Amino acid sequence: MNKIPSSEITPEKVYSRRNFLKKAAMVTAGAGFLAACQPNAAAVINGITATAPASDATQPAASAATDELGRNLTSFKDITSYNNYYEFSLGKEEVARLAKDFKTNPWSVEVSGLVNNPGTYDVDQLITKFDEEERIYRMRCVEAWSMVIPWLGFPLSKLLAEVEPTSEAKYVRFVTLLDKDQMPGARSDMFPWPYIEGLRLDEAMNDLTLLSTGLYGKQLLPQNGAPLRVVVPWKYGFKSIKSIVKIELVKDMPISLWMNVAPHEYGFYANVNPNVNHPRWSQASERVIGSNARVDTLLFNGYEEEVAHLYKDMDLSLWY
Ligand SMILES: Nc1nc2c(c(=O)[nH]1)N[C@H]1C(S)=C(S)[C@@H](COP(=O)(O)O)O[C@H]1N2
Ligand SMILES: [Mo]
Repeated sequence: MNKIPSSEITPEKVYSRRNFLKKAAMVTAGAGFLAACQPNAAAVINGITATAPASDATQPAASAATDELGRNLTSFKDITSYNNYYEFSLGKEEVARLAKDFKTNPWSVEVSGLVNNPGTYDVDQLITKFDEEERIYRMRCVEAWSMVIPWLGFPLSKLLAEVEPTSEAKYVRFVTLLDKDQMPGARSDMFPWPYIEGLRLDEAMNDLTLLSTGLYGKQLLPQNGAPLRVVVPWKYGFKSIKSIVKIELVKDMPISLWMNVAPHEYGFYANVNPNVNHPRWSQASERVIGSNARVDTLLFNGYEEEVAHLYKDMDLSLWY
């Protein structure tokens, strides 16, 4: 296994536009998280030989070379050039080019609905207000491929605490920007835009759930959902909605874009579960992007210890 030399593990701190004064806490916070999170390690990692990210000069460093299971981080190049972002294109390898000039500054997010303190926040304001941490998470796409990504961000729970959901609020509904001038894929009538996702309030409040503004110590690029996206690592990737403009606290379960398009294939919960196949393919294993390895898919994507309690009364044989 290739490791980034310890001399290189200081995350890049150069931000062109934002002032990440609070980032000193980042490495410490990231390490604390890793120590607290050691599920199912040995069984799954045998035989993984991901390519060495450190050999590429354009490859930034993260605070560790692997996740807590020993899986190598996916390279910056792969994370930023193999993307699902249907508002730009259905072609994963052309999203980056089509999104290159996407305007992400200024950008504000409306937080509204069943809350005591609704507000509209500028993204720069959020970054100054909440300490950013690095979180190394596995990302498992429902299409049965996966990456390991060193995100920068802060727990969504911090923003929710600020707006104070009322006792009526049971779910959180997220909405992506819809701008057909800038998003060529969104000009197609194939999907009922805008992209919408939702979480139960307790899922949204779980410490793993992030609002992310960066990865590998740099600001997010448009193809990864700049300037602000959700990351929910125990759920299939489509739940991690990009470029959000609205966060709404609601009483009823939101209908996501994917539930709307194909309710039998993509449900509300979408928790990673190797025992429940997609109607058209197996979910038992996954292709590791950047290597020739296939690894077993883990229940809740390996975050069982942190999230299984959220579903203790639910039938997990229902993948949705
Ligand atoms: N708005 C929006 N968010 C989205 C998508 C999308 O098409 N539009 N694709 C989802 C899917 S299917 C995946 S796997 C992840 C991919 O994130 P990444 O490109 O940053 O790896 O984004 C999710 N968020
Ligand atoms: Mo996905």
